Amino acid sequence: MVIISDLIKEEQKRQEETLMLIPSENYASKEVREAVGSVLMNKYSEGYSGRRYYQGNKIIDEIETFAIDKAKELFKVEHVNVQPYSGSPANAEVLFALLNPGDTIMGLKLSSGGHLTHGHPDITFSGRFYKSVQFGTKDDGIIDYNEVENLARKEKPALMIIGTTAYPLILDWKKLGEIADLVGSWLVADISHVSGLVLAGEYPSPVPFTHIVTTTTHKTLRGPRGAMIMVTKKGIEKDPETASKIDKAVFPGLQGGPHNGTTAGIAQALIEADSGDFKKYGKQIVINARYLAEELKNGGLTLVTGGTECHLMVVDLRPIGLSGNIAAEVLEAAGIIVNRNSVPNDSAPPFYPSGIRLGTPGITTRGMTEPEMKIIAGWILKVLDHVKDEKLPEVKEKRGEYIKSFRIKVANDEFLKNIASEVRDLCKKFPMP
Ligand code: DSN
Repeated sequence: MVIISDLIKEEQKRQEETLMLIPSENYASKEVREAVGSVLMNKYSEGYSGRRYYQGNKIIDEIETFAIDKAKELFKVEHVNVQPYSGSPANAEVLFALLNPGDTIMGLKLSSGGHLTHGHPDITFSGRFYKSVQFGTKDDGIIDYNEVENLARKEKPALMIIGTTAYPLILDWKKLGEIADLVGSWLVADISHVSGLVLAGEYPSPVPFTHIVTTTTHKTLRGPRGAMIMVTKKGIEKDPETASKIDKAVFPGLQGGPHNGTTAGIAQALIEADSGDFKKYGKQIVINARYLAEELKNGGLTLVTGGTECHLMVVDLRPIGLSGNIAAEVLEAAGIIVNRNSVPNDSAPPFYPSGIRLGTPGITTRGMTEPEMKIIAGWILKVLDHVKDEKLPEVKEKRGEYIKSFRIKVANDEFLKNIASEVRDLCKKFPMP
């Protein structure tokens, strides 16, 4: 019989003993985790503070109001909804609030570092229920803002939803705001990846230039899995009904009862973010990312855009002839957890892309700094070199089987086991919260 508590312990051990280099992951504090798993989850609270459809919400009202006020104070926005279940629902709720089906939306392509909900064609709500026009990057992986402007002038989107999941440079929010204003479009900044950096002062805030800001709360912000939708002064000026449209789109538009434990976790994460320690953590994330990027480059790897200005980097593996799947699998065998990722103009399909994406939020939370980045870069380089001759089968249908047998092979590889053991030793010195 499966014992769930045993599986949770196993996952805890996995997290303790490996390096979390997936840039969208992090370690929430014990207090955040306790809030999420608390008795708050027993309560139904459909509606908003003071206007619930259920009795018994006095304390929930207090918690939700606190979370909202704290988010308003820290992000300097006019209105906040903390109920979205996560990032994709939050973005869906914004589109549902402000648009009609068939309206034109514009965003950065997923393959260029955007997100599925920013208008990815055919398979997402954002690409199916709206007319989606998307821009990419130049071959070097950098956004050409002239191209963005030209596309906006041509297509006249009703809404631009812009944010990044794998774009290593800082977005020019001012320019994007100007483009949106030029064509009369809503501008939604999805800062899910960088909201913690924004609060730490390490990434520019889009607030002065955008109408709406969405963010998940579990990435650099280091809270629970959840999301917020924020309305800026500019958003209220564009339409005084914006806040109420957003709230109605969240509930009853697309959601039911809020996840109250999550709301408390968000409140706790915002309290933690309002501190000198959080600012230091944000600063160190970027220092670590830049350092790791330089070390990888010095070791001969090619980085999309040539480096990083934030918490993440994307390694283009095409010059060394490796597939992203092979790299991610072999690194996992060595205790280094990354994820495979497309690179600009990748001819390989998204499931078998030509890059890997790495980020430093998790390892920074554990207290690692430049000396550890040097060690980690050294391991990554050695591990990738160890499998330099591995090739994915040309025949698509054979790839799944190949990866399965490759996984078994690397799990039994003594060289990789030795690195995994060194990784475990390093991790022991930097306990997770
Ligand atoms: N899935 C997230 C990421 O890994 O970047 C984006 O939502």
